[in-house]
Amino acid sequence: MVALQCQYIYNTSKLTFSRNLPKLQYQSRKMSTSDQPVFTTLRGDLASFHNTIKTSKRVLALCGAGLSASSGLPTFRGAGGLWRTHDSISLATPEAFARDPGLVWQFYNYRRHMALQATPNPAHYALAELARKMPGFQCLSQNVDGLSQRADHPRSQLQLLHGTLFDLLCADKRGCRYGRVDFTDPVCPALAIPTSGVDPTSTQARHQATPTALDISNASIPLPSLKPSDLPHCPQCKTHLLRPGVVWFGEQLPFSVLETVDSYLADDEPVDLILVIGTSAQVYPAAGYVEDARERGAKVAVVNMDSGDVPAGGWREGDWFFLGDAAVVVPDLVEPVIGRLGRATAGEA
Ligand code: BV8
Repeated sequence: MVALQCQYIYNTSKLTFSRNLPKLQYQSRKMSTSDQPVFTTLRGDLASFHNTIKTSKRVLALCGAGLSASSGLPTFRGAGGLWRTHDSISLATPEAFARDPGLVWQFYNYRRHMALQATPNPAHYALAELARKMPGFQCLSQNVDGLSQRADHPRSQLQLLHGTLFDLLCADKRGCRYGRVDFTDPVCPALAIPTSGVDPTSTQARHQATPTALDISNASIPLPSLKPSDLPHCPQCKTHLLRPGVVWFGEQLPFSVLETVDSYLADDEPVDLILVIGTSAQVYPAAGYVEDARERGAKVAVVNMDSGDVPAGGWREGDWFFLGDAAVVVPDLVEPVIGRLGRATAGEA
């Protein structure tokens, strides 16, 4: 049985990120890390956390879909877990692409479209500012949505563990090795997302800037089945299809990223702190970095909307747990280092 002293949960839909909200109450709580009634006191008080981050030099952040949730992008756990009738994770595999590249491309073109419609939230900006203020900070992101990059997060301190939706690579990664950065939406005409089909001569159409794209994650919206000839091909080898520059399950993470993280962890200097932000920490090797950081002396602070999402390896005495929306909590957590976010990046009009 887990004794939880409930904290404020901010429901982003109501939240206007306006700063005149009462300061979030940060309290400690007792949590058990397993079904044994062993209580570990999890700190939730901002003061003790601020004391630590103020004196920290080497800090890691492991980020997941929850970081971008309040930018309107579905998480894998949440609505994003199922795309039409398909389990998203099953579509994120080389096997699925080999079996039905049209379907996989409709999935990724849709996620590119959604990500391009979204905007970074205060947590993305706060982490970018932390990188500028703390040379020893590295953000390890599992997100492929490009929002940290659009928040101008310094690239040398942003490790895209699972790639990005906005790189297009030749599917023959070892042979042809072609790749380009690409923000076109749709990626090719055949992948255009069907729109509301409002009669262009109607008054409604006259008031509608651009016809709204239909939510094709909903299986009731018919989608054409596409032939490989409809899909983007590699302009270099002119043989293979292009694929999104993301890491699929069963594929190795980008070598340069693994190298950077491993050498950061191998440094003689200890790691002072790891922030675990909006991730269910179920996917490896990303989830393993929490324990790796602990082994190098790091204190652990978790920001999550769900107190059930225990970091891999479980809780330890002295860990922090901040229950709330990353877009609200993260700027508060790093304030001693970055100050208050400017109005523009704090999501305030
Ligand atoms: C590999 C890109 C080997 C594509 C992704 C060890 C043990 C067990 C399994 C394995 C293991 N090692 C490897 C494996 C296999 C596999 C794996 O981990 N499987 C899992 C399912 C058990 N790993 C791999 O296949 C990796 N490759 O191991 O290669 C190899 C070695 C040599 C040579 C060849 C191969 C590759 C894994 C990468 C897969 N690609 N993404 C795409 O996006 O389409 S993973 C993808 O899913 C994401 O990137 C992310 O990593 C994961 C989703 O997790 P989260 O981001 O955490 O999202 P989730 O929805 O689950 O959770 C959201 C959280 O946010 C929740 O906690 C929620 O409460 C919270 N939240 C919600 N709203 C908010 C919030 N928090 C704060 N504020 C809010 N507003």
